[in-house]
Amino acid sequence: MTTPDSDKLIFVYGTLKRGFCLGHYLKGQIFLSDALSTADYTMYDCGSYPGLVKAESGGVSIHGELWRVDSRCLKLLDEVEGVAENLYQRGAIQLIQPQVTEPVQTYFYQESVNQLPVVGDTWQ
Ligand code: PCA
Repeated sequence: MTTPDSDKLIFVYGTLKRGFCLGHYLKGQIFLSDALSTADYTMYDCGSYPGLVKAESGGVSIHGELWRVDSRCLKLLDEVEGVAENLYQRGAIQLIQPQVTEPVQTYFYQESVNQLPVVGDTWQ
């Protein structure tokens, strides 16, 4: 089966994961596998959700999930994640697992992380 060009691979690491409060927004999309980023990121605790940023130093590998989503879902996810309000921006992330040749995107946190606790490698 071929997939439309507009489909995208998305790495989710927080409330969009299966079983978490926004996980239902991925209903009907394709769960590919659990996934692990390269050790280049820091995840902060923003309260009831996490925020991922590219680390200046001391980055870790983040555990999340890899999904293939269609363009309609992606648009919805951008709304849910506050992209227009600049809470998150969608950008490329590097994975260790699984090894994929297509680009993978994730939601990077855009607000100040000063004072926010670091989560570690897994949001749970
Ligand atoms: N939702 C998105 C970004 C952070 C969050 O809580 C996710 O799960 O990847």
